[in-house]
Amino acid sequence: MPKQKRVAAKNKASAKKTKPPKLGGAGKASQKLTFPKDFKWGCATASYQIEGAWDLDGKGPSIWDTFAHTPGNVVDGDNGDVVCDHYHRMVDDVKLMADLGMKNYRFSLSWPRMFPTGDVKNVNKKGVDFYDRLIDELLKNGIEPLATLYHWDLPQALQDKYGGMLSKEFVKDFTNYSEKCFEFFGDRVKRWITFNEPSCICVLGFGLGMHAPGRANNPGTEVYLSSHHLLLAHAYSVDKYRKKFQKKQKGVIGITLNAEWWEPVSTHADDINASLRAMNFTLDFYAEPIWGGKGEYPKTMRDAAGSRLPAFSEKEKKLIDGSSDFFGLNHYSTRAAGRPSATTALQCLPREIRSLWSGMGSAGKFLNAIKPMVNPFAASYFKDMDISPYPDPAGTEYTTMRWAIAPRGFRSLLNYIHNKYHPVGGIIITENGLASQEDTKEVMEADKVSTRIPFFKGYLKEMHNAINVDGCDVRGYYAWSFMDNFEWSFGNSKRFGLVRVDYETLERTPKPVAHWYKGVMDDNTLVID
Ligand code: PNW
Repeated sequence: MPKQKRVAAKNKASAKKTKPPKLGGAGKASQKLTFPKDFKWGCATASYQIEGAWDLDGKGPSIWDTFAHTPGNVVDGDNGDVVCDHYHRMVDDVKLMADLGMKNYRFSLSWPRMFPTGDVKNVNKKGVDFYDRLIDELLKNGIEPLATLYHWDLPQALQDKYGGMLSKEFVKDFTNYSEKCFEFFGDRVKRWITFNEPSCICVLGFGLGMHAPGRANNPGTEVYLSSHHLLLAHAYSVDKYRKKFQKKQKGVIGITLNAEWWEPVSTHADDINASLRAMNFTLDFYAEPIWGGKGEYPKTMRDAAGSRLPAFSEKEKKLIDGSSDFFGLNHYSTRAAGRPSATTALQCLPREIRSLWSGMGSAGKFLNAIKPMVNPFAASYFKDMDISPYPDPAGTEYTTMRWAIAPRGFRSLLNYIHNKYHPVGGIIITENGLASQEDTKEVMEADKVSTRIPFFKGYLKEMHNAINVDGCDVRGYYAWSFMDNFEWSFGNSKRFGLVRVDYETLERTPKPVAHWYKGVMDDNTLVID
């Protein structure tokens, strides 16, 4: 018998013999951790990662179509042309979601599917129809939609026309686009997110060139310029919603930031300062203008980048200050920072990025993203941050993304945000999850190698501690992701789904974690044995 099956059979046999421990008896008692009333549970996806149908029914190309179609940008040459084919399987996918107990679903709208050239004067009715049907289907199944307006698939036409986010014209076009979305869907969508993860968009897209539009030409200016325009687009779009729609539609609108928790690598003051700088450059870069009370960037960033970091006008400061009805947070891992050392910029980068570059993750192929390191000494966002990154010092386990599994860091991060910003509307976890290795169905069913359930137990427990012990205001949690999907530069090689997708047959199979998660959501309670 193959080893996997032998182990599974042995487990089954011993499961019959051992009786479950009785609560309060000699066995270890299980702990029941109940979450606040009305806590929002659900899962998340994004358009380019699941839809496919990249050029069907009038959709225009996005910068991710272009980027993924360029050889050497994505591991194994994968792309989003078909991926999960959600565009054609939407009704069944929503049904599966409902069967798995989802009450909330976060998805993103594809701008070029509805407006192929990015211009709102040119609407593609079939694209709008798709989202109309999706939203109706969700509501019919008792699932509340949370729509992200921008999860990375900018119309290619706007990149070509004026360099996308590098131009201030982007602000107007995004605001017009979002206004149309509020008009089309705001009668049914009551929760909106403007942008998903500004840091990933701007740092990976304009600093490292490993995400679309693949630029690493001027990492000392373009990271800042694109971020600045993104924040303005967010602020104007929120202003539009609040002035024109909010009263009537009675919804909320916010932004989602991504953040790791950065710990100091030692107790030395220089290392502690480095970890604070890392928090400033990754999270506070976007959080301080919105929740810091002044509409300004962090001082450490201004000091380091000087005039390369644009400044907001007085009018813009007023617009951006307080421009979010809740704090959307995507969180995956914990890292450590230390004082800068005399290493090259390449060595200063997180190791999953280095592994991608050195081709380890791509079956020997050398990815284009090596470009920016040609001159590690030129001015760059990374040089401005001026730290040495390390993996989590306490970490012993890693996901297949090579991200440390460190639930305690989640609790620290929630405390950091709560104490520093006290966001009105609370914190909503809009993504958390892991890539594990259900590469074959057999591996998935044996569930031996999967760290998936322990991962979620650990992270949910620390979220519960943050809420119940520390008093953090956390109001919702969306697991990433509903199903396996296109993981950007890593292509289909990383599986984040609660549901497995067979990329040959497109068959969906819930992983053991999906059934376990249903129990948590149904009872609003996490059981730790
Ligand atoms: C997020 N990092 O991206 C995105 O919102 C999702 O679309 C994505 O699939 C998910 O997290 C998993 O990666 C990230 O380098 C991409 O630390 C990169 C990083 C973090 C988040």
